[in-house]
Amino acid sequence: MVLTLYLDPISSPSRAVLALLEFAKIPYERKFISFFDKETKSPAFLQINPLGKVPAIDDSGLILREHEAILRHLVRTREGTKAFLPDDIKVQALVDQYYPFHHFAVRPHVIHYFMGSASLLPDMKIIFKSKKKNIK
Ligand SMILES: N[C@@H](CCC(=O)N[C@@H](CS)C(=O)NCC(=O)O)C(=O)O
Repeated sequence: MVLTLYLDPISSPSRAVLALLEFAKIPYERKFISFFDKETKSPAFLQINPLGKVPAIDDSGLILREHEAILRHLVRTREGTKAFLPDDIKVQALVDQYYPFHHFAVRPHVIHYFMGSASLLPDMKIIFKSKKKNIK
């Protein structure tokens, strides 16, 4: 049974799982669950993740949510993934250190950049405003 990834590409935790699956060439199928269309809260998807959030996976009946848990599960169970989380305890500590930093220091700002929100910290607003102009 091929692994199923429930994702919305707008979601950075979804993209983290997607990236590992793609880079490690792990066979999987995608099911798009639209965050904006509130499919994350549909009765069908709440059966998969009662918290109503993506990403989630179904790995032969093992339903897993929380992208860090999913990434670690994939590294433990799939060939060719060691490079993404080596056995070295020190490297693992650095990876563990990065996760909360990403969520609480990087992601809150990056997400507003992509969604065009004005609720950034003032210094970040200036940086992103100038970058946004360059993108066009
Ligand atoms: N702690 C979860 C966070 C998942 C999460 O917050 N997903 C958001 C998108 S980035 C979501 O699905 N939100 C849908 C909603 O709140 O309706 C993880 O790390 O996987």
